[in-house]
Amino acid sequence: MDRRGFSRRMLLGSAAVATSMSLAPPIARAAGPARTAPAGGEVRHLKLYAEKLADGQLGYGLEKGKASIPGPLIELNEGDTLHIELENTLDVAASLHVHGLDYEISSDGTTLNKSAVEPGATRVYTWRTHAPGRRADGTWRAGSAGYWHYHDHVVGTAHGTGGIRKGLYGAVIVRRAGDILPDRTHTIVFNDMTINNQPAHSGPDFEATVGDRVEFVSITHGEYYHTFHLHGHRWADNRTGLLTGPDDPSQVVDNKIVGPADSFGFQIIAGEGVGAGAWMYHCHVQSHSDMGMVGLFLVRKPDGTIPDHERGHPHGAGTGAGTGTGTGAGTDAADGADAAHAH
Ligand SMILES: [Cu+2]
Repeated sequence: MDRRGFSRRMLLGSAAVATSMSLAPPIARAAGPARTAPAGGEVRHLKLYAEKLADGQLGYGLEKGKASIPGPLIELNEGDTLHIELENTLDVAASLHVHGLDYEISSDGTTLNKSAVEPGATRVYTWRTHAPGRRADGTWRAGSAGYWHYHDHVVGTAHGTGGIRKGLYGAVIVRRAGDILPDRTHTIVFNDMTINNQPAHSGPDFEATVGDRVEFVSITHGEYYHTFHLHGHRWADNRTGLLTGPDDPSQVVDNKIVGPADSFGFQIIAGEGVGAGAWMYHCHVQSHSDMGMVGLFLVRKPDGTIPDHERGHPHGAGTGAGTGTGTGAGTDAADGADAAHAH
């Protein structure tokens, strides 16, 4: 795609055309039409490992020794079935429990339903998805498409409280045929007072170049409510985060209240109408942002520079606030986990 041409046009446009730019639907990229999701219906296979990380936290990974927090992003299309095998390398039982998808009780991932994985053992969970359609009684059945998530439901308590707290969670995206595909996806998890279990005031930061179509998945876990806020960019408060046209009544927002186990997602064009910069994202509960629930969306110019940004910017630390419940050193999850390549 000719991303560079688009970026140049945006930068030259500056404030004078900002209004008309913002009226253009996201698909109006100079590079041509956006890529879209195909119809589903495939049977996919994936293996995950539950592991202890060097700092004592826990993570899911696609290979032994490669666990991350959050775990791998899992992407499916409506109609797909995923057989996902979990190998538990921990010294305690663990599991996979998914939100939003279809699964039989044997794939519940709970001790109640005897679907945990003992230490050293493996288990295959089956997640199914479906397209929307009409039931026999004439009522409408929603499809599976959405921004969902998976997590442990066994470690620590029968609700997985210890596993989630230590990092056993990840994002699941189910796309509908025709959904616009992003250039890349980042997962941001507000977990207690951390972001992706990283220490306070230390990100994670995400990078893009002006004009990139970037998708964010926001998930919340733990004990608190939060508000997710991104500077300089907005999204539609609906299934995809994108408006379907000029008459789409969805509210456009740049801030959203979230509570434990909530998830949503959206796509933005990096720097659209506003240009490059170190754009903050943070929890907007003031004491939470002061305690370090903040990271940076680093949007570069095509030449790779970021205006007015010094390397190692301290994310606004130094207000004298505490560090919350920040847990140990982070993993290299700053760029999100690798996407899962189911086959
Ligand atoms: Cu918060």
